[in-house]
Amino acid sequence: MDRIAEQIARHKKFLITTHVYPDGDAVGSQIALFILLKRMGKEVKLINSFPLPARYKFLPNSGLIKHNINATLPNSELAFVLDVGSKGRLGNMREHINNIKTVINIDHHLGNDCFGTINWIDSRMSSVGELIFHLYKHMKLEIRKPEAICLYTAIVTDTGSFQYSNTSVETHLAVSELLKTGIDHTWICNQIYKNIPVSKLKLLQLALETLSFDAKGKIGYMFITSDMYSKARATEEDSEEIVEYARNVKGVEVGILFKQHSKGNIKISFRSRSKIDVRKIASKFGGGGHHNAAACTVNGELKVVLKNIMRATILELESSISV
Ligand SMILES: [Mn+2]
Repeated sequence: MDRIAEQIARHKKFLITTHVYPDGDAVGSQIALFILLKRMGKEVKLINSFPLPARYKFLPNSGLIKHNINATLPNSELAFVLDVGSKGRLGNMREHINNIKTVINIDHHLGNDCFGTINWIDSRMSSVGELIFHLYKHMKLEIRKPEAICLYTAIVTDTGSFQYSNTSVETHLAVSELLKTGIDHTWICNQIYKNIPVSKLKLLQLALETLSFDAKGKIGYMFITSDMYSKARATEEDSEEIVEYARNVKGVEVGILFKQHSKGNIKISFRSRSKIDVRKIASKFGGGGHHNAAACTVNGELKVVLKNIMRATILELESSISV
């Protein structure tokens, strides 16, 4: 944090970016860091490779986040890259980042590539939001409502509303400080979770029809085909959390969702209960993530991909449960 504070003091023009398919931690941390830098009198651009998901439009300053199709790429001296485990997750911002002299990589993914000039990686942290909270404290900056809303969003989404094992005593202590600013956490959660578009529910309905089980009910899996997206008038964003329905079934240890994209590649999301490390499975296919939540993207025919993923998952199940 000392090195990061020193870099902030030394530069004037900043860029903050995050991963493809940005989530609550990605955009919440991005805006909280934006507010921090603005308070230090800096010039800051927020550019991602993907558009801001609609459910996060309530975040203060969210309108300032551009996605680079429309944005003129700035001449930044320093780029902050948040919540990105490997450079591939930067999408079409990757090349732009390669041209920036100083890159500060702030993340909490185990197995981060450490692609930055400075890498602040702490996998004990629930979220990048929790890291940015500590940066505010370290720099002795008062936390006010707008950044508290963003940090709360980052933490609540990345901990599955404080249910995942990444939620620690420190997480709750940080959140208690955020609540002291007077933010309305019920309102925030209503914005994130109780604003479901019909398209999302229709997509869930179609996906649930495909729910199947393997390994004596220990694996639950579902499919979303490109046809289903059009039938439900849904987008990729609408498929978030659907995988959890498969994992939450009684007796299921690993939930898997296969999403077919129009370009022919298949995105596979994994969720597990505490015993199984799904990051290990995803990383065999070039993906990554966390112990209980991971993903990878594979090219190929759905049938073949399904067979390979199942084989790897059963292997992981056998080695984790029988021991
Ligand atoms: Mn995160």
